[in-house]
Amino acid sequence: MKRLLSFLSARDAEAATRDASALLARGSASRRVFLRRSLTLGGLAMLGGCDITDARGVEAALAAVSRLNDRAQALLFDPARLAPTYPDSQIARPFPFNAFYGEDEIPQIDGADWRLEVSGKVADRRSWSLEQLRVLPQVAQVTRHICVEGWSAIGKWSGVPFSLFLQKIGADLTAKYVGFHCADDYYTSIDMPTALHPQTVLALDYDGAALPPKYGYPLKLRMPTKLGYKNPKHVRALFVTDTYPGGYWEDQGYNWFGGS
Ligand SMILES: Nc1nc2c(c(=O)[nH]1)N[C@H]1C(S)=C(S)[C@@H](COP(=O)(O)O)O[C@H]1N2
Ligand SMILES: [Mo]
Repeated sequence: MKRLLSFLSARDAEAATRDASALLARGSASRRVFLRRSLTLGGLAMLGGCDITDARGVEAALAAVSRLNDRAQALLFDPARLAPTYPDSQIARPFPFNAFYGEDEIPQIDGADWRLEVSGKVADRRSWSLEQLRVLPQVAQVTRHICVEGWSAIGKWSGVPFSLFLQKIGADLTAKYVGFHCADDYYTSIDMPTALHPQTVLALDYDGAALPPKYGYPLKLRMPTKLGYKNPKHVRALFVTDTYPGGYWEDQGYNWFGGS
């Protein structure tokens, strides 16, 4: 834990914990859960609450705790440890839909025109059609999707192991991040160890058929080691980079690592 705490100075840690504790006392339920996890992971738990005098100071302190949380999760992440898998009989039917908009605004994408664009630290920047992705080896998984909004559900996704795809495009596997842009203006990014995890899949199918629009047609990155918001649907472009790319929810305060 000493190693974790050394990322922040003692004064920063104390200030962050004080302000976060105050927020814990008055924040929303989901924020409290999120913060409690942050504090526990950061080893900063259990200091008394104080008055909030400076909202921006609190936000900065929370961001500092969240960055600490990222580093802690990266250190704790075991690239060989598999998320639980389940029998088909446990698949949730219907599987829930979620997005930053309602079901009436789900993007309708023409698979024939669609291409996956690839850029950044990769040797081969050619874009990929659906047919080209479909002839690559495919794997299936029945895993639990956990959304921070308070629900989880077991689903079945199949597609191309992402590590295989990254090797195919000659990605720099020592780079820090893989970022994603989606057809609905959503975006997110992940750490390279998670990108290379054996259960990280470029999913083309949901429950044995092409992903329906609501679950991210034509392509979704499925990671059972990460929370729902880290799993981009309707992916249209990806890039490999050492520059922190953030994400749609992450830039609004959700924890970036987002492990589950
Ligand atoms: N493109 C895109 N991907 C997204 C989102 C989104 O709004 N747009 N929402 C995320 C969130 S918060 C969740 S919980 C899951 C929901 O996936 P589902 O609709 O397949 O259940 O998608 C994630 N990926
Ligand atoms: Mo979510």
